[in-house]
Amino acid sequence: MTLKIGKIETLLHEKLKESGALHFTLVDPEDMIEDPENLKNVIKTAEKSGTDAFMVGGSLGIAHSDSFKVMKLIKENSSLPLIIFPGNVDGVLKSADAIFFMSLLNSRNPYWISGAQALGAPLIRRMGLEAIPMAYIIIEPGGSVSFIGDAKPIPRDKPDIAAAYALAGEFLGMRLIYLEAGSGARAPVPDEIVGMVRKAASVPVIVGGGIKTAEVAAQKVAAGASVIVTGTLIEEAKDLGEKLGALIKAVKEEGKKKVKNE
Ligand code: 1GP
Repeated sequence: MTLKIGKIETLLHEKLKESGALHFTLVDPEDMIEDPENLKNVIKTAEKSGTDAFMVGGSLGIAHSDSFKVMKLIKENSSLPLIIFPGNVDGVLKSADAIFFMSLLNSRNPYWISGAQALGAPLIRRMGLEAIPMAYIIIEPGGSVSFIGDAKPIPRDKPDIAAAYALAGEFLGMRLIYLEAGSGARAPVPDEIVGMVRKAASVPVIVGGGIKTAEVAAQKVAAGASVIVTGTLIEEAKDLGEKLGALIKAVKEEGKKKVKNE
């Protein structure tokens, strides 16, 4: 039996090889469903600005029907990959291209480590969704997802603990590591943590939470991030094209340096 890596994961690896770093736009249905016209513009602006994929999900106040509408709008207005970033089992929907099959490794509650996954797995199989195994690790402050996911957030000055969790994720067979500071976090994942995780693990490292500027995004890529995720930025829509454009450009420029040095 050979390991089957799906279309979207393969595409992301190819893009990563080519550009050194990627940017994903996270759409939280709770915050974006109220104004579909605005969401349409946001989707188009993000694609025009060079984002590489859309993620849909959130941890609180998400109705199944809202996620469905948001995904439909993304599919109608963009040709980029659409990946589910599930906050719970009800995040599993057929309309996406793939799902991050994530385990919150530093949760205290087995539900978020393997329980929700067992409930969701048969649905994913039945829907024919591509599952991309991912280690989800929450770093302080952690925000809502830390509280809801019953996490023991990793202290910001303990990169070695983050690296140990990341390595554990890789040894468990996960093909992505997501370092999460929490949506809207007052401070993003520290560079030292990104750097040490990068050194410990060989799979791509995704970094999200509290990243809003080109400088910070570039810094995270320089520290070792392969993918930068921004969500809150699109909700504060003023000058979005300019802000997102600059941030994605910075990610790509920093990524290019990596490609050159390899
Ligand atoms: C949240 O990491 C993502 O799960 C994105 O965070 O909303 O702060 O960009 P922001």
